[in-house]
Amino acid sequence: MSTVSRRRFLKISGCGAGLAAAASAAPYLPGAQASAQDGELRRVPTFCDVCFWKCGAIATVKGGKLWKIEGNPEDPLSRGRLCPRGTGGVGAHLDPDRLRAPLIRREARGREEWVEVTWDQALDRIAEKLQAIEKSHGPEAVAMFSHGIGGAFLKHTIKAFGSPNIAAPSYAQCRGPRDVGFSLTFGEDVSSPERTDIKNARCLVLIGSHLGENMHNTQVQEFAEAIGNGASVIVVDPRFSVAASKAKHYLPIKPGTDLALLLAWMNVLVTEGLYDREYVEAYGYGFDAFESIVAQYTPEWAYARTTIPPQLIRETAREMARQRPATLVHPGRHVTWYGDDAQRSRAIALLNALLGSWGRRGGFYSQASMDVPGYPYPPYPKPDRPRADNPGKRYPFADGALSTGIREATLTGEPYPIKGWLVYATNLLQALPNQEETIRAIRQLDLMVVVDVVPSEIAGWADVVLPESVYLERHDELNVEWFREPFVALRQPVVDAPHEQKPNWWIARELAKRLGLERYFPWTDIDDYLRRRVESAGLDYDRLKRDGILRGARQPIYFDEGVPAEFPTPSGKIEFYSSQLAAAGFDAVPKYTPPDEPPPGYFRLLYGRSPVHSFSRTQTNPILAEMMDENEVWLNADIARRYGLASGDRVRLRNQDDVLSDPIRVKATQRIRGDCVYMVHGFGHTARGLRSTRGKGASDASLITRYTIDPLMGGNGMSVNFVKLELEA
Ligand SMILES: Nc1nc2c(c(=O)[nH]1)N[C@H]1C(S)=C(S)[C@@H](COP(=O)(O)OP(=O)(O)OC[C@H]3O[C@@H](n4cnc5c(=O)[nH]c(N)nc54)[C@H](O)[C@@H]3O)O[C@H]1N2
Ligand SMILES: Nc1nc2c(c(=O)[nH]1)N[C@H]1C(S)=C(S)[C@@H](COP(=O)(O)OP(=O)(O)OC[C@H]3O[C@@H](n4cnc5c(=O)[nH]c(N)nc54)[C@H](O)[C@@H]3O)O[C@H]1N2
Ligand code: SF4
Ligand SMILES: [Mo]
Repeated sequence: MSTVSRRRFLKISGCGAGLAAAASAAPYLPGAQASAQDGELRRVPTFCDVCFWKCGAIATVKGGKLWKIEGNPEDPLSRGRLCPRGTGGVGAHLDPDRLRAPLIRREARGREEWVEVTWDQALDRIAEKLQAIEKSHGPEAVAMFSHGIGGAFLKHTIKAFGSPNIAAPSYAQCRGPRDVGFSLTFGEDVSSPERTDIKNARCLVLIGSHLGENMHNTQVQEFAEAIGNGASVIVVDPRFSVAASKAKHYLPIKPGTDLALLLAWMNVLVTEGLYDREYVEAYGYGFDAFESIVAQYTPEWAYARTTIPPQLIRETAREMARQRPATLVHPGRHVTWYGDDAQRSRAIALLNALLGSWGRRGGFYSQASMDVPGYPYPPYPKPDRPRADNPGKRYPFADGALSTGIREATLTGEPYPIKGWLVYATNLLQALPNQEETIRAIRQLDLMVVVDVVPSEIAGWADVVLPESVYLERHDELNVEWFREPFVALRQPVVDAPHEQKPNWWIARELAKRLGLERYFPWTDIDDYLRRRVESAGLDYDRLKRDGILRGARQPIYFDEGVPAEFPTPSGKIEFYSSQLAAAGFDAVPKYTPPDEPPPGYFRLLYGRSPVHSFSRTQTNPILAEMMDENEVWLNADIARRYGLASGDRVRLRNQDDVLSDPIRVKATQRIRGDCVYMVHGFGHTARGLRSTRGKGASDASLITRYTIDPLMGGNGMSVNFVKLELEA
């Protein structure tokens, strides 16, 4: 859906002449291979994996020990600076709770009783079970869940095995609805890293997107730059976020009503004639139908739903219009909130279309990438059956695999049985809604393998647990990034793994060998693989190893620089009215449906990010844990007073389905509305082996028993749970 001719046109072939000279600082000694004498300093360029932004970094090893990690100045993502999590990435190597050797389950699933085994024993066991599943149910009965670039080689093994069932929590639990909403409108999505021209925005609108807590590095740096340049910032959030503290206008919206606000903003732009008429006439399709529909959504209408006063809605709409086309209404990233998320994202896309920001400076730019061919592998076998996650195209606009769809197929055996799960770097018990459904699905399996770095909750349910080396100890697939300018980045080992841990590429290849799939791994080692890929693009692999990054020349990125204004939608235009949606029985222009109200005495449960943690994957990192070792629940100060609660008091949260959380400290604050509470995601670990973090704080995931499914694309609305407070004695 997203790869279009324009991007191909923009791709540059990797000929040396086209490359911008990447000035390199002092020559780096190559990776962990170099022998370090006592006290000797080695600097090894690589890229970060504490989250999926993949910032270019340089690690320093002193006397053979990992000492520090900093941004690589040559890298356009980090621009020489890492976020606090990236800097604390050293702690991933030092983590006291790391898995050390492969484990095979001894007791019933979930009891976390293991025996340590050799890699041969573990891999033989897995191969034997996978072949048994293939024999009885076909290769499609093996599914893989994966998050991040580290999953690339294991996915290759699973595709070679013959299964199409590979899913990631970054789709139906994260940005899937956004990308569908934008694709339905512009014919292209906003991808990752997002094609948002934040630094050049004159007006930046953030809806939820809590930059400053959400630490995606480039965006935070560009946000600071935009503020420094005097951009006006409009923040819409039920909670006074870090971003809100930088805003000219803060709109403390009633949770779940953003679509009403978006419709009212569009109403103002249209009825007051403030939109970019020329742009809409040139590129828009179905504007008349759209105009007549948004006519009903006045700011007064929206006030009753959002609690945002009409004059503030008008004022902010006019501000957006004043700065257009350099007004960027940020598309957000974690958008799976209420189940109508693809339509809310479509409304955000439409608002941007009215402002003429797509393809324009300060709006959405067009990305470029280096043309690096894939490794010339033999073709994969064609699976006999299509993916199991979305039978009969129940969610017609799903363009990615639905993790919860695979879970459901596992539970029901429909459209066909799923009997094996290979889980790579995703803690499904913290990432998917309704833990109980995940556990029931796991109980249906003949085999669950988890590849992790610590004994996480999901590892606790596995039959076989494989310990991976952390990113600072391994190579990974190349990062051929789509960004403002094309570049290729290399991850390479900085230090050795401390115990028996192995890198994903090794695990994937050893497993493939045991499955009789060695022809899919014709390379001698990872260095050979990477060199072949890089050199087939006409690039210098030795230089990439030395510098960590190879940059291409900047390409045109805006319409007025020569990027053709193409919109690969059915009409070839920006679809103000979507015939595709109408044909499938959905609203062609988004319509507002009110969210369910919390029952009396309950608050809506909201959640988000801490600047010093990633999801549920960093709580055992000793450096990051020192900065924050438990989460708190934000509670409106007036309400707290009514309950006799003060900051620091402990409560438990009980949700609408009677699920009780672990104890969590209260943060009583005026910075949140009274109808919701908020907590940072990722804490409240329960796995026995996570000794350094277990029992600290509470898990939002444990309380997210209810979720609503986006009818367009199957995303999981997770902000639909309500909690009440129970005081701890
Ligand atoms: N430090 C750090 N940074 C990260 C990550 C991390 O783990 N740690 N994860 C990365 C990833 S993968 C993602 S997807 C992003 C997620 O980060 P974002 O895309 O910014 O996530 P959101 O869910 O939009 O942000 C949560 C914010 O939305 C507000 N909110 C909740 N409900 C509503 C509502 O109904 N309306 C409005 N307007 N606001 C609401 C909350 O109060 C909170 O401030 O962060 C990325 N950056
Ligand atoms: N309740 C709730 N659910 C959510 C979210 C939320 O905020 N709240 N956020 C949603 C979003 S936006 C996203 S993107 C997803 C994120 O979902 P996930 O990516 O699944 O996030 P984590 O829960 O951090 O799980 C990561 C797992 O990978 C392991 N790991 C870390 N490093 C490595 C490594 O190098 N190799 C291997 N093999 N394993 C490693 C960690 O120990 C952990 O078990 O979750 C989604 N689900
Ligand atoms: S944003 Fe931070 S954690 Fe994520 S890759 Fe960059 S430095 Fe690492
Ligand atoms: Mo995400």
